[in-house]
Amino acid sequence: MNKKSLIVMAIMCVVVVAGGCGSETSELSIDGSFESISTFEKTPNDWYPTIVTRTKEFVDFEWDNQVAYVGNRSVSIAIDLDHPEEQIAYNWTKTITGYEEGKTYELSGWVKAEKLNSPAWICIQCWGESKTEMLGFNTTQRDYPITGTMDWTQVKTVFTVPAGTTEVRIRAGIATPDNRGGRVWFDGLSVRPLD
Ligand SMILES: [Ca+2]
Repeated sequence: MNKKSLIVMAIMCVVVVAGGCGSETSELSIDGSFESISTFEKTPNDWYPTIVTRTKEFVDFEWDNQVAYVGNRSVSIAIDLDHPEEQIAYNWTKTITGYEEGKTYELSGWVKAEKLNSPAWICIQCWGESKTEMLGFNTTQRDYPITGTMDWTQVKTVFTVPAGTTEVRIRAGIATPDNRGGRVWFDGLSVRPLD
């Protein structure tokens, strides 16, 4: 191998190594395919259902091993027909780590719907230190309104993490009372940087 070839190879190695260090361009780890079990509870890895004590008998949060878009499992929410006439946004939720302030990300996921009268959504919330002030918010439901009965459909939204954000939270859900008698499944959620 001549000297010129060695220099070219050296440059290529540097490029490969630089690419390999590119955690900035890789997806954030959110376990959005709901395949792995959490350590302490029988729920998908660090995803939790928002159960409201007074209405819990009217809602079923399920870690479903019969219906999936990716792998063998998804998460679902089913609301009983006789759920009280009350506005509640039921959702599966998780806080995400590894984000950077000022950076723009795309949140995407797959949704399957059965008898929904108002859209299912996947949203992102950026909270400040006090946890009472939401600094940033975006939802898939404006551009991708999933209603009625639909097979797996991809939804997306873009968000930038505002300065001062201390917690970024994903929520995937449906609301009452419109969706009484309806059910939704979520799978294949991911968050990837755009810049
Ligand atoms: Ca899955």
